[in-house]
Amino acid sequence: MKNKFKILLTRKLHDFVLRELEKKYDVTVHSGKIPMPKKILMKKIQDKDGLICFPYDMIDSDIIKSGKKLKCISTYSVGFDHIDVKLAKKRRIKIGYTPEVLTDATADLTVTLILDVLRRVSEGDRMIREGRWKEIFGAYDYVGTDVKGKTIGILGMGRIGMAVAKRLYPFGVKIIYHNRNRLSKTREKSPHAKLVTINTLFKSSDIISIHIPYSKETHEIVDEKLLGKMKKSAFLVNTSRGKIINESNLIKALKQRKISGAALDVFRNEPIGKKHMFTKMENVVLVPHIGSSSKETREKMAEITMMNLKLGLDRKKLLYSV
Ligand code: 8YV
Repeated sequence: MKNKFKILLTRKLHDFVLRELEKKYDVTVHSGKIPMPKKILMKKIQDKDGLICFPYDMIDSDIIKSGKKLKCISTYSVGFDHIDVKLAKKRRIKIGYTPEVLTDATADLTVTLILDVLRRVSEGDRMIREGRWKEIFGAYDYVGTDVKGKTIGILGMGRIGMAVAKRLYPFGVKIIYHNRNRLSKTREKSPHAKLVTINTLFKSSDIISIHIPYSKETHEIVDEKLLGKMKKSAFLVNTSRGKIINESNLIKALKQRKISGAALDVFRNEPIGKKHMFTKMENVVLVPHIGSSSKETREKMAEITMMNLKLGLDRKKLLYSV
């Protein structure tokens, strides 16, 4: 009988996926420290044909070179900035990822964060839980900001950026965007989006939402210079990748009240602890990288991750291939 392919999961995925994979493959699931320590990963990958990984697993050249038998890497994420794609491709290793299925969940969370930071929802929740709500607020106390009438700046008008724009347009906002390429007129039309330069985006927006992928080119692209162009009354929202923003520059801008607030799902180094500077700021909403984290979306992601791996090992076209 033909030997079974050996596969490695750097962390447990849904049971239905594991059961399915175990029918066909010799499956190893890492159960120790997360992320899987590099040395262990380098060792375990040596005899594996397939790998299922997560965005915090650095699948760099050392890992890929150690995986002498690797045929397919399937990541449980839309982002693939953690994989050395160039080297993997050179070695004819297929790479699968999970776009589309998480667009709505991530766009929903982005809108939630925008409304939260503008209307100070989390701040109010903290206030009540900590017993700091001492008297009924007057006309000028604890006021937030309306979404209606504001200019929304979308940095990166891909699937998620567009889904955010479409959700926000009915609030009565103006949408501007910056993207590598201009969208077709038909695509621009439905959220009435207008292409602008990145400088104009930062200068003119009341709310900036980041939806570009992370790469060498986008590393800390949102820096002191761009932050410095923002209105004092503006807010910054990020559900993409933490390293797109220069975090210390953002902390400085928030501290000095150069911008009004931020809502963040992603950070430079995750997870962040309670001592992080962001936790000291009332005008910052923080969530723990949960853009795609709804039951329905995560199950779909798991299914696609499994299908991509199976197809890759069968040398067939993946559902979603990098
Ligand atoms: C992760 C994400 O997939 O898809 C991405 O790129 O960042 C998230 O949706 C999620 O954190 C699971 O690891």
